[in-house]
Amino acid sequence: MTMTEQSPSAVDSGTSATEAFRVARRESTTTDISPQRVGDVVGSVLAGIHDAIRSREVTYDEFQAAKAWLIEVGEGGEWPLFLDVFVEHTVEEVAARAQRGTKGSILGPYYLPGQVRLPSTSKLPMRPDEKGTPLVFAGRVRDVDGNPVVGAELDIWHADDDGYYSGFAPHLPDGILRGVVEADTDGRFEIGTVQPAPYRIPTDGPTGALIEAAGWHPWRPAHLHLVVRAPGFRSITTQLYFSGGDWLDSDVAQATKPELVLAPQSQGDGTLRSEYDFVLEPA
Ligand code: MBD
Ligand code: FE
Repeated sequence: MTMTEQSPSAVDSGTSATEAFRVARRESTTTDISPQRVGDVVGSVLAGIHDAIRSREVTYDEFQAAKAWLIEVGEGGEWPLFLDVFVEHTVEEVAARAQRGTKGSILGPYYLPGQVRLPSTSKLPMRPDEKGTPLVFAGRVRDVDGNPVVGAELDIWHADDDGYYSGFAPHLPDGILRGVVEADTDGRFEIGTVQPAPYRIPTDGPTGALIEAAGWHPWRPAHLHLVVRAPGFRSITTQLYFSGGDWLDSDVAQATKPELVLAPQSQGDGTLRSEYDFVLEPA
């Protein structure tokens, strides 16, 4: 791929994602992990690596290639990208064992807190000439008994019609296709945006190089990201996909679930509308 304004480099998005992660981590409350737990988990991870080396008869040349690649992942700021694409789905799967309500999915590397707050019926911030099929995403937030949740908000972000995220692609204005929508007192919301494109992992960085070297593909199906939260309820981090879309059955990040696929209806005027209800469980 040639470098143009429309194709931000891997190092731009990687550096921004690493910085966004550091800020979020600084502002989060974390608990100490005991030496016992660190030893158990890291011991298992290393044992898995040792097994792979033995069973695949990994050579010195391959070991040194891996070391060079790991160094590049750090230098390119791609640890958030690599870990969220190849590891987070299993962390989410384990977390989901203890969760009811709407299914979750991975957060990914491109969440940004503190976006513009919007009333229940709103358009997300976008460029005046924003490309892509207009999409209205509407629904309700309810509790596990079906009652409307009061004070719910939908923190939503997604890629544009070229598959790029604001805040991580220098050619995009900050804050577009992101917002925190406040549902009304019946838990209803109606969000105007554009249909996102599938996301392709940057091919010019180390994660893309690995995918290419392994003969895999670098695509995620088109998706909306959401964190749905309300006072007294457990927040849900999830993603919604689009039926019939490319890569739905082969997401490189393995983060799709059948319950999370929208079937938007054509409105006859070139726009799409999709409804989805969220179910929150008590905190
Ligand atoms: C994405 O847009 C994404 O959602 C994830 C999980 C990883 C990389 C890019
Ligand atoms: Fe994404």
